[in-house]
Amino acid sequence: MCRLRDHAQGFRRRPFPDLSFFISSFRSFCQVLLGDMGAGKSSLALRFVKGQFFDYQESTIGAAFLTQTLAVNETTVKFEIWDTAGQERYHSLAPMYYRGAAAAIIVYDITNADSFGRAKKWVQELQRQGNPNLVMALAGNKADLASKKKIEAEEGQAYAEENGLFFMETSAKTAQNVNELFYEIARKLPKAQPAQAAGMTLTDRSASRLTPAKTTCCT
Ligand SMILES: Nc1nc2c(ncn2[C@@H]2O[C@H](COP(=O)(O)OP(=O)(O)OP(=O)(O)O)[C@@H](O)[C@H]2O)c(=O)[nH]1
Ligand SMILES: [Mg+2]
Repeated sequence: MCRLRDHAQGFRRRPFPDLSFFISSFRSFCQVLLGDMGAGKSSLALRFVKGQFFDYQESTIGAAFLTQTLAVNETTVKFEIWDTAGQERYHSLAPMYYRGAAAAIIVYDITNADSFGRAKKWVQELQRQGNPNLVMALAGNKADLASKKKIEAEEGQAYAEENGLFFMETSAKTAQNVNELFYEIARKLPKAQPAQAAGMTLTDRSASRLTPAKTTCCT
């Protein structure tokens, strides 16, 4: 599903007249969302890609695929996102999605201590079996439900620091920190996975930072 690769492509020589002002590199990365069922993986993906949120989001069957593009400094980063199913019966499918992924967001629900425990198990599994350059983020989701909070941000932060992840509390419902989470991954990705074959492509600088992209398969 995810293959390690770089999709830099296009104009390898600077065209004439000099359009370098409009030229930046283009990178495409496979990313996976993992976490307990109901933690809010699909809701985060949907918020990021389509700006939508549903109070009654259906539980994911197997996995869902979405794409989104971000402009980060001189680089256009296309995320190919695998939103996996948190139900235990789908656990054995997960390696198909995280193997070869460049980034992983491990999501837990701040109102559910079990989901935090489950997130830790995912981190351990990725440390053992994931891509060694994997950029990992820990998202404490449902931050809007502060009155029902079971896991304090300090606990999530401390665990993330101990394990080399970066941490954010998010809310797919209010959009708190959702774009920030993906943007931070995009910023870290080119450093963690330097381009093997640098290429160039034209991008539209007038486009907004979050450009809706069509859904395609990244296999
Ligand atoms: N209040 C609140 N509810 C949320 C938030 N994110 C998700 N939800 C709700 O939590 C429920 C589960 O969300 P999903 O996005 O389906 O969770 P999931 O992790 O994709 O679950 P699986 O697909 O079963 O693994 C849904 O009813 C969402 O509306 C959030 O940030 N705040
Ligand atoms: Mg889901």
